[in-house]
Amino acid sequence: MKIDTNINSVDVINIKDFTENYLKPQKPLLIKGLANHYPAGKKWTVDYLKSLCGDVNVELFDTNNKNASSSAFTTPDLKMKFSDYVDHITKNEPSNLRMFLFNMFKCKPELRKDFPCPYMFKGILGKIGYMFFGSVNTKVRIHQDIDMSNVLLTQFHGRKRVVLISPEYSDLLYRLPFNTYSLIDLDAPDYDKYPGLAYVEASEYILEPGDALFMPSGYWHYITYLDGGFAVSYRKIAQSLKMKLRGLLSLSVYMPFDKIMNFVFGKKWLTKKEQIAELRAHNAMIKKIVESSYMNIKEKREEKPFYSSQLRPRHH
Ligand SMILES: O=C(O)CCC(=O)C(=O)O
Repeated sequence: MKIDTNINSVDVINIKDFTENYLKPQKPLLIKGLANHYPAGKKWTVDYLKSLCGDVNVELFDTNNKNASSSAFTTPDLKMKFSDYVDHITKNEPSNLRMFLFNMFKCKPELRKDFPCPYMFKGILGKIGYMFFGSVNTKVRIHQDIDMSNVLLTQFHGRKRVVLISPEYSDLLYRLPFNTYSLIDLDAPDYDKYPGLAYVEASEYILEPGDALFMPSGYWHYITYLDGGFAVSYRKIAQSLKMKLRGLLSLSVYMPFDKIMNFVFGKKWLTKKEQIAELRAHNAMIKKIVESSYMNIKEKREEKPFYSSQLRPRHH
């Protein structure tokens, strides 16, 4: 797998440039220091959030319980006071506890004024800002967002490494059917078990506090928390009809169906999905091999004409 660190990054961007050059063509973009243009950039320290929401009981997910499973994180594992949780993850010690899709604006509506949906992402989903918290070394397994929206992930505290992969590689990533997850481990890719990974092209982004990352719809993301910290994500409905439909079907048909099948058949269902994922990856690999041999032949033909000029047949 190739990981490109030569990524698109800007300090400022206007709506027109963002829409024409990144949103419409669905290209990821790192916007450095975006949060610093909003009051939250300075105000949202850990202590400030604790002073507002400290007593709220928040739902937490234990990544050790969920990593090996093929289903979505839908049921929390425990509850804790927000202030205790934030103290826990900012100690600079690894922890399995993540706070996931937390709608802090619902809990404290006044926070919205500090960081309203950024200008380039306005739309009907602009009222929903989700927060993500985790400790140093937390790994967010590779996934696509189930609704297939565009995402703007803005980091407020700590640093984060994000690996992005275009949805065109879904089959080569062994995407599990009826699901938006893959079982591969990007930190230790097993090329013997998953040979399709050799054809995947990824890009790597390091988010510092204040930076925002535009993740186009359906982009796979694998996240490693380099420090304990938190981020806010805003969403924008997918551009293409195909992605809109896929998001709708995933939410309303695939996910509920997958849950029922998991419940009824357990491990057997997972094995079946893995077999289908392997078959799809195999077909995608063959397609890649055929495409690259065709390109090689084409390049060779263009480099060396079949006849040198002296030997070219004469026309009588
Ligand atoms: O930053 C995180 O912890 C996860 C973010 C994420 O997966 C998302 O915004 O879809």
